[in-house]
Amino acid sequence: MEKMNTNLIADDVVEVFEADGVVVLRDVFTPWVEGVRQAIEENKRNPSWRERTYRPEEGEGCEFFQDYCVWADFSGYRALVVESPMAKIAAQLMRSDTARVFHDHVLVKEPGNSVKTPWHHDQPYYIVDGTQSVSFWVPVDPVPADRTVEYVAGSHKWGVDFKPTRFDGTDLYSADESESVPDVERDRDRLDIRRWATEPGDAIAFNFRTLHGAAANHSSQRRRVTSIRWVGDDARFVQRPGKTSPFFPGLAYEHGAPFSGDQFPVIFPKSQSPQ
Ligand SMILES: O=C(O)CCC(=O)C(=O)O
Repeated sequence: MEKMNTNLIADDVVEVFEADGVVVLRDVFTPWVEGVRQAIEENKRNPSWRERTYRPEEGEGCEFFQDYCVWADFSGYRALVVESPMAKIAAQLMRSDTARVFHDHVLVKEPGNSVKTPWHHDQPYYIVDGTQSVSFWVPVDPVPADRTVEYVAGSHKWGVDFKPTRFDGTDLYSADESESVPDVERDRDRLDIRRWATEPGDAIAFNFRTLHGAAANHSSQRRRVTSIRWVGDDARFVQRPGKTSPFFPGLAYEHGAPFSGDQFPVIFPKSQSPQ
């Protein structure tokens, strides 16, 4: 079995990730950027059945294209997941022996798109739960600070799973009594909000429980991103009171069972991977 290379990212980066639930990584995926750009164009022409695109009234070309679980279908995404050091970095950040890919979420805000990504955290949307989790938000365009994702540092430790809503504000689960996401905009001054301007090749790594939200794209530049989700050794299946996002129809599993399955392969260490 391949030994984990603990030098890929510095220990203090792991400590920041644990304390804040979010950390920026510079120039880690640069060789995979062009492949992801190509994959996004192919994906937009051939969306999956999970595609969810918001088309605001501004008209043609301003859409917020989203698709899910497509990393294995397009070679540029696949290379980022399987060939880049992402899995190894994920294991290191999660302090996990293994890194299993859960899914990818493609988020393309075209120029002039007016949709804000509302404040939310991802954990309650999912069929998997655990403490070891990380998403890599990987932009393939330069994203200045005024339209990047913002994160509430430390929110992954609040001990609350907030009610999941779709990005249009509707509830994901019909009978959900859980607490709503707090009004982060109102409380900005007392919260520790982090954001970074990013370049293609950079990534922002964040825990599934870290609250985050993003600005609209009122610029004339595209904002193309893929966000890749990973889980670690303690991942377990969880039943939810409705259709999760992403949704996995036909996937049978027991609540609390170890998370597994061919569509969620272990990528690190390599010897465990069916790839
Ligand atoms: O890119 C965005 O607008 C939001 C990203 C996000 O919510 C995520 O990666 O989980």
